[in-house]
Parts: sequence; C-alpha cells; structure tokens
Amino acid sequence: MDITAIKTEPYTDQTLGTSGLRKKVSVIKQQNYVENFVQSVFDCLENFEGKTLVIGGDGRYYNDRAIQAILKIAVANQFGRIIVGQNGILSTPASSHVIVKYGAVGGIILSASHNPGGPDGDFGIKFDNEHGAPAPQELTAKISARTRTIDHFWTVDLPDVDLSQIGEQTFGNTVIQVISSVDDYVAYMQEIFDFGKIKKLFDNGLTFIYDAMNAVTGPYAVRIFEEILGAEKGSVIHAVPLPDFGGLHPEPNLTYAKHLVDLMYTENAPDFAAASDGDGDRYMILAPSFFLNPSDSLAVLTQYLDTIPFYKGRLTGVARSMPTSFAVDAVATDKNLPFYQTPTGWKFFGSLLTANKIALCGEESFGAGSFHLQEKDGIWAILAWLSILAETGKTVEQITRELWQKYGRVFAMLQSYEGLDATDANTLMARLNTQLPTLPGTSIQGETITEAFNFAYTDPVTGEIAQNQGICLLFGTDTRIVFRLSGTGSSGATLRVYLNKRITDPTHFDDAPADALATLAEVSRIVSDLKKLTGRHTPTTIT
Ligand code: VG1
Ligand code: CO
Repeated sequence: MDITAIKTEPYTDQTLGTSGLRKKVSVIKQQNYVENFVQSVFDCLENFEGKTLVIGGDGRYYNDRAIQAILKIAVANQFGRIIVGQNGILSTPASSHVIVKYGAVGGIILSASHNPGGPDGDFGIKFDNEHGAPAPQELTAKISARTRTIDHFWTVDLPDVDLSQIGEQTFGNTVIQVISSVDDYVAYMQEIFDFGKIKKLFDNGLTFIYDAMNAVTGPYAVRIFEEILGAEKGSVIHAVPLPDFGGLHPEPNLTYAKHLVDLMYTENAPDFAAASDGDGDRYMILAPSFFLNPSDSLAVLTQYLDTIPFYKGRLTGVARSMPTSFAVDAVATDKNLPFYQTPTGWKFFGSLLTANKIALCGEESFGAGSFHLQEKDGIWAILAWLSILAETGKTVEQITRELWQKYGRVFAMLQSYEGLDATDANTLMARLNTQLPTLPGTSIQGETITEAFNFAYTDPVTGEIAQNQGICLLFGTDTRIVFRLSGTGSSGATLRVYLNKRITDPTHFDDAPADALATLAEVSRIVSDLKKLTGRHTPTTIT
C-alpha cells in the first residue's frame, strides 16, 4: 500500500462557521475539496499517529462518497484505528459519545445538520475533539487558516472500504473498525435514564409520536422508543434515513415540522410529540395544543434535572447561549446555580463542561445537552423530559405553566430573514453597530431602549475571547431584541432577529406569541431600517 502526497491548490472559502464547514453539495464535489479540508484538519492536530479517529455522518447525499475519500486520507496520515458507524452512519451525539468511549483523539462528522440534503442541498464536515466537543474557536481558526495555504494531501491507493458489515479490516498500519451506529449510544442512554420508570408511562397508556424527519435518528428512535420503551409500533414516523430526507427540511420547528404541529392541534393529538433534526442533535417537544418553547424547556430542565437519579447532586451550573431567552436565568438564581451566557454555537459550552462548571446547557434553536456528552443531544432531551414526567407525575403543559406562574412567561421568538444579499446584511449590522452609543434613551413604538451593546465573551476557563457575537437591545430587564447573522448557511446571508418579552400577568399567558411580540417585531424592523437596507419586511421563517 503506497502512501503518496498529492499536490493541491487551496480553496479560499473553507472557513468554519457556527458548526463546522457547510456548503452546497455542488461546492463540496469540486476536485480535492473534501481532501483539502480533511488534510487541513489533520495538519492542525498533534501526535495522532497510531491513535484512534471516529468517522460518521447523518447519511445525507454524498456521505458515502466523502467517507471513502476521508478513509484514504486518514489511513495515509497513519491513524492506528478508524472507527466508522455502519454504512457511515452516526448521529452527532452518538459520534461524540463514541469518541470518548473508545478514547479517540477526535472525530469527523459528515453533516449539514438541519440544512436540506440531496444533490441540490447542503453538505457539511465538523470536527469534534477528544472530549467529543465541537472544535473550539482557537482550533477552528487554525483549520480555516490552514485551508488557505495547503499545497498537498496524503492519500493511499485503496479500493472502497466495505462499511456494510460490522467488524475489522486492516490496511497497512491502520485498522478500520465498523461499529453499530446505535448500540453504544442506546446503552449509554440506558445508563443515564431509568428506562423501567419511563416504560411505565407507556404501559399506563401515554400516547406518543416521534418524527425522525427521514434523517439520522430513525434507527435510534425505533430502538429506544418502540422496541425498548414499548411505544406503539409505528410511533416513530419518517423513520428511514434517506439521502435527501425525502424532500423534508430536517429542522424540527414550527415552520418545517408543520405537519406534526398541525396534528398536535387536532382532537387526535397524542399525549407527547417530539422530533429531531438531520444529525440528531436538536429536539422539539409538543403536547396537545401546546408548543414547548426550547428556552422554556431549558428552564424546566434546570429546575427538574436533578429529580433524575443520575443527575442528583451533580447539577453544578447551567449555561445558555446569549440569544436563548432569559427564562432559565431566574431558575438558576433560585437554585443558587452558577450561570453562564455564551455566544451562539455548542463549541462555547465545551470548556465549561470539561471544567465541570456546568452540568446542563441549551440554545433557543432546539438544542439541549448535559455533561453526558459534549454535543447537543436531541434524543437525550426527549428522554430527560419523559423521565421528568415519570418522576413528577405531571404533564408537559402542567410543568411549563407552573414555570410561568412562578417567574412569568417569557415569550420568545426567532424571526429569520433568509437568502439576503450578504453585503446588504453586513451593512445592516454595521449600521446598527455604529448606532449603539446613541440608541439608549430612544423610544420606538412606545418601547424605550435602555441598553445597546455588541455581545462579547471571554471564556472563563480558557480565556479565549469571542467578539462581535450579536447586537443586543435591552428595553428594561424583561424585554430584548437580539440581531445576529447566521453562521450555518451555505449561500447569501441570514439575519436572525430574536425577540423576548416577559409577561407576568397570567391573563396574558395564553396570548399568541405573534401578538405578544408584534410591537417588538415592528421595533426590530424600524430600528434596523430593514426594509430600506434589505428590501424585506416579512421574515422567511418564524420559530
Ligand atoms: C444555528 C443556531 C445555533 C446552533 C447552530 C448549529 O446557528 O442558531 O444555535 O448551534 O445552528 O445547530 P446559526 O449561526 O445559523 O444561527 V445544528 O443542529 O447545525 O448542529
Ligand atoms: Co443538528
């Protein structure tokens, strides 16, 4: 087996975003595009020869081709063992777990997460470190820089590796080990949660539906919910992972999982509904005629996680990303828990989890996780909620309403303006940024800005600094608008506008979020001069 260096030209667009490299499939397919990127990742690691690497993906279109290219490069770079999910499949949380369980130096996850797939869709490559955590900022910057100077990559002349059978194959100094995509993860969930207790919910008649959105979680969910916990057969819908997700947009939210939301507002609604995204790190939970806002969910998890025996006495602290609503803050204060506010993206939670400063973290974008593994974890969040229902004997709606009663309801909404011209979007942000000093004191539509700043973060563990992480406009302590540009898109720009407002009058708890936040939405458009700068007035997605 000959190892050869192949000369290559750098690409100038391989900068990592909020969650790895995300590109259109047509871009990824360019000659040596994947090879350049993966070699750049390896060039930024130290002392990995002879060690273990994990590779998996969400099964989207091009997963199979990219994985074969990556295997050749990894063998040529002299990894000792490469652990691959069967047929190249591992959800993001499963990859994270496998990295730690098998003592790997890291893992490559092939996914563009919640972005659509198929030949005209998106593809992505993420790298997780030895903790199974998304590459921290320092490493992503280093990798991005390396992609711009790379002039060769290493490869071997190897036929395609058969990934359909579990077992080991040896190539030169490297063992390629194909493992079950689901077994390790499922066993781990059984260690964390009392499945016997959750099963009683189903035995006692809890009706349940889980939408895998034709994405990676189907096999995990069928095993856990139907086969082990006893949910009725067929409770997991869209259970077969498809390369194009069957045309679905695998993002579980009010826009893209509308079929599930609609079902939950009919008479036939089951007691509990959930869905996950393309790579299985996000979750959405619904109850009959009730949508669980992910920011509220984080608050509830903070309140109740230590009723689950595995977490008893282990709730060291909690973190939320800055745009996540402040619903959790009051709970953290009440429980006397150290609390952190990080920039958007899971990579900022890793150091806090490793240092045991936090046990739980979450984002408004349907992400939650704990120290059990250092990615967000959709099925874990659903199991945590089911455990809390089992421990408390309450329903999702009851628990959430009790939260509102105690702390007020924080209405939270994200309005995204997708497909903007990148220059327009940058101009809008730059203009807001220059206005920051003069905004406090300004009243728009009767709402007065009290503070205006661009969020910056210093990691309390590593000292790393992240600047320019979103523009925050505060209107007193209970109302807020946040503006930031998405870092997961593959073309143009997406402006994200986050609206938060706490209402303490219970007679308004059942107001429609669109009504409760209508004025604030209008303020966001006026203050940013949205129409003039982007030509838009209505968001493309609301979640
Ligand atoms: C979005 C979300 C962010 C999340 C990220 C990755 O990023 O806002 O909260 O961590 O997606 O999620 P952005 O930059 O587009 O706003 V996933 O499910 O792709 O791993
Ligand atoms: Co995801």
